[in-house]
Amino acid sequence: MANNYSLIIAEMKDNIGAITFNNPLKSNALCSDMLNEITDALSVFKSEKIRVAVIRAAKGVKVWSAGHDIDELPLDGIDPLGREKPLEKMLSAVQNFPAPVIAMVEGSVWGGACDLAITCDMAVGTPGCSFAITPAKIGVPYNASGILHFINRLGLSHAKEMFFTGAPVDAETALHFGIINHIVDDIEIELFTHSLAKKIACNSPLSIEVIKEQFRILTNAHPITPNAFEHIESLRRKVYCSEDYREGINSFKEKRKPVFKGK
Ligand code: YXS
Repeated sequence: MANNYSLIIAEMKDNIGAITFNNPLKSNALCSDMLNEITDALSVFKSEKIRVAVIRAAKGVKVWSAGHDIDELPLDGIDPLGREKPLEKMLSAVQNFPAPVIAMVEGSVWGGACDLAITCDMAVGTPGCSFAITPAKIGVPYNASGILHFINRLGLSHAKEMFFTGAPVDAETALHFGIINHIVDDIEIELFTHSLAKKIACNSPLSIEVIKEQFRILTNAHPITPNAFEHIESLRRKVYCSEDYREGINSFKEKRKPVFKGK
C-alpha cells in the first residue's frame, strides 16, 4: 500500500493493517487533517478486507498522542465535539470498522486520544504507558457518546474518577480499569500485538464482523428521550459558550495554569 498520507503511516500485510501516528512536532496531537487521514485509511483497509487493524505511534515515543489539537477547538460557540467533527467521525469509523481494531500504546495518552484507545476493541500497553481524559482540565463539555465509551469500558466509578480528576492513570491502573487488556514490555509489545492480530486474522472474518457489530449495538443500546437529549445539549452549550471554556483553551495556549470561575 503506497502511503499517501502526511500525518500517519498506513501499511497492510497478511490481512493486517497498521496506522502509525506521524505528527511528532505536536506530540501526535489529533488535528483535523490527521483525524481525516485515519478515517480514510480505515476505509481503505475496509475495501481491502483487512481482518485486524492496529493503531499505534512510532516505537519508543514518550507521548502516544496529546489528544485533540487544542489549537483547533472552536471559540465561537460551536460544539467542539459535534457529530460532524473529525474526531467524532474517526471514533465512529473505528466502532463501525468491520474487524477488530487494536490500540498498541507506548507513552502517555491524552483526552480524545484516550477516547480513541478505549473505542478500539482492545488495547495493549507498555509498563510506562498512561491514560488521561482531560475535558475537566480544559473546560470542555464532553459528549454523551464519548462518556458512554468510558462507562462501557471502565464501569461507572472508574469512568467518573478519570473524568473528574483529569489525572493520568498508570499502566497497572489502566489494566485494573479495563482500558488495556495486557501490559507488555517495550521490547516485546510489537511482537505480542502482531501475534494477537494474527490469532484474530486466522479466524472467520464474517463471524467476527457480526460479533463486533452486536457488541456495538448492544453497548450503544441506551435509548434516551428527546427531552433528555435536548437537556444534555443545552447543558453542554452553556459550557462550550462559557468563559471557563475559553479560559481553559487560552491558558493552554499561553502556557499558564487556568483560573476557572464557574461561569
Ligand atoms: O510550544 P510548541 O509550539 O512547541 O507546542 C508544544 C505544545 O503546545 C504542542 N501540543 C499541543 N498542541 C495542540 N494540542 C495539543 N493537545 C497539544 N499537546 C501538545 O506540542 C508541542 C510540544 O508539547 P510540549 O512542549 O508540551 O511537550 P511535552 O513533552 O513537554 O509534554 C507533552 C504533553 C502531551 C504532556 C503536553 O504537551 C500536554 O500536556 N499536552 C496537552 C495534553 C491534553 O491535555 N490534551 C487534551 C486535548 S483536548 C481533548 O483531547 C479533548 C477535547 S478533551 O479535552 O475533551 O479531552
